[in-house]
Amino acid sequence: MEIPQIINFKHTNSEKGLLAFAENSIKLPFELQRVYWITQVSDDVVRGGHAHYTSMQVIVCVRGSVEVQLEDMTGQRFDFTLSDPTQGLYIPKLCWGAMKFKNDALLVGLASDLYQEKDYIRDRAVFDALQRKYKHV
Ligand code: T46
Repeated sequence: MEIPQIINFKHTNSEKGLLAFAENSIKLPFELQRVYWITQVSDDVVRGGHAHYTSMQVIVCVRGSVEVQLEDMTGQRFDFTLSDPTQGLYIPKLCWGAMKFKNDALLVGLASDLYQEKDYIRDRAVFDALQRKYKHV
């Protein structure tokens, strides 16, 4: 089972500003199929609250900061604070995630799949049952 981890993107930084980039299959651990972005999230909102059956993501906080809590199939928990636009967080499939946006954060998500609602596990009881199954295999 893969674990969530930080990816460092190539970047240039000068008096003209910062430019960072990710190339398909080079820094990304999958072939990119979809890009989404999320902003205008109030500080008191928790996004996420789901896992994906097959979709893998790399999320990048390009402004502000995002606190991310993840839990994998083994029950292991991971905490990250993303605030560096040269870094992405790789989220493997079957990880339950919760995200809090701070300081007018802007998050860009890079995903391995096209959007499909049926790829979501939104019911925590379903995720718990999958964890139990995983732990007993
Ligand atoms: C993750 C965090 C950071 C679409 O129609 N297309 C899309 O590409 C996406 C991502 C979402 N949607 C629809 C589906 C829902 O009706 O937008 C609504 C909210 O989506 P979701 O529940 O996925 O939003 P978040 O912020 O809870 O989660 C997303 C990613 O799914 C998730 O993998 O890491 O952003």
